[in-house]
Amino acid sequence: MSATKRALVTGLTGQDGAYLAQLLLSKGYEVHGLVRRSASADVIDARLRWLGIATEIHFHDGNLTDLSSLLRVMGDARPDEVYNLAAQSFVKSSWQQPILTGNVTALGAGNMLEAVRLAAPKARYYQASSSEMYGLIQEPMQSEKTPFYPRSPYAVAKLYAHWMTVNYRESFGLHASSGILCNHESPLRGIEFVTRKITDGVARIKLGLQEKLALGNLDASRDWGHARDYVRAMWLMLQQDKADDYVIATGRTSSIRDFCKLAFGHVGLNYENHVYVDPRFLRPAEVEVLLGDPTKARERLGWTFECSLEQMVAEMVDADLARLSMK
Ligand code: NDP
Ligand code: GDR
Repeated sequence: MSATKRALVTGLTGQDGAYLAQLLLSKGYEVHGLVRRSASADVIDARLRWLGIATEIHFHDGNLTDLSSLLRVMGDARPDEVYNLAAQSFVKSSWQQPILTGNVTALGAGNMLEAVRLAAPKARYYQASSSEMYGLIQEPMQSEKTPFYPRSPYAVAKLYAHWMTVNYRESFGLHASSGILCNHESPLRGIEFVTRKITDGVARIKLGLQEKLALGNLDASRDWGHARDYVRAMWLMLQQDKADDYVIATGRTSSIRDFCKLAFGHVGLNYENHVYVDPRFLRPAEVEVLLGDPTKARERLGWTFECSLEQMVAEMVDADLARLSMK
């Protein structure tokens, strides 16, 4: 292993990829990122620029669906650690694009594992698994031992990727770990996800740019943490002698309604005067509640979250207010 550790991150242009790259750079890593070709190349690194790290990354052109590109990138980047964060990650879209979601989120992870096995077998591998795999929950609090029951094409695809990670660990001895992460948010969250949609809506309403905010199921509950805390857990998993699977969560669940109360309340507004339910945002099959049990991560990784839900909501609303005020 070279003196400077080299990490390859897929999904680098997404929320988690950006925070993970920032963390790895702060630890002295050489950070390589897989980036897919885009007609909007001038904005694709927006999150990395927001964090001020875009120029510090080594970019590699490739796509999770193209195994030959992954093999080439493994050879070029020669990573000590590989973080597979790339996915079609929006659950709602997975009903509209189920096959693409399977190709990218499921088979794409299979391609990554094959590329690691063939071209970088000594590298440690992280798979971005998801609490969505618990879906129709089989236990009130979900741990590594809770049975899965996926409720969307996205969750079904993630389940394939998860079990392939476990299987490659057991079959080929790869140092492959799977992080079963509950929802995590930040000012860099995509605007289509409910938390960012709410904080952006709150900022627009506060600034007089709009009056109402249309949402779907307000009674669904999620265990929400901050992405900055959660990427630290990913890194910790790859520092262990033995690869394993870990649930990363806060152990507290709150409804979309609760999130609205906090976000609107942060700027002195009452959500009931602005939020309405639009059936367009309901899902064919809903995950009603998720609540993760982070005991194993706390005991084995020494991981705990630092940012509370209240702090995170305030940070997100303030960031959206600042963003919109600059325009
Ligand atoms: P984002 O949607 O913000 O980012 C997804 C990333 O995947 C983007 O960089 C995107 O690139 C890239 N990508 C999509 N398709 C391809 C492809 N075919 N080839 C290469 N890259 C591709 O996701 P998050 O950062 O929120 O999540 C990171 C990972 O963690 C995802 O796998 C997600 O499913 C999983 N996860 C997320 C949780 C969360 O709460 N955020 C919780 C549990 C799991 P581009 O910029 O070009 O679109
Ligand atoms: P999720 O996140 O599906 O949990 O997946 P999302 O924020 O999209 O939905 C959370 C819950 O909010 C309800 N909801 C709405 N959702 C959206 N997007 N828009 C709305 O207007 C709205 N109104 C109510 C949803 O029905 C749902 O119950 C995220 C992604 O990051 C996945 O990639 C990741 O695996 C999981 O979190 C853990």
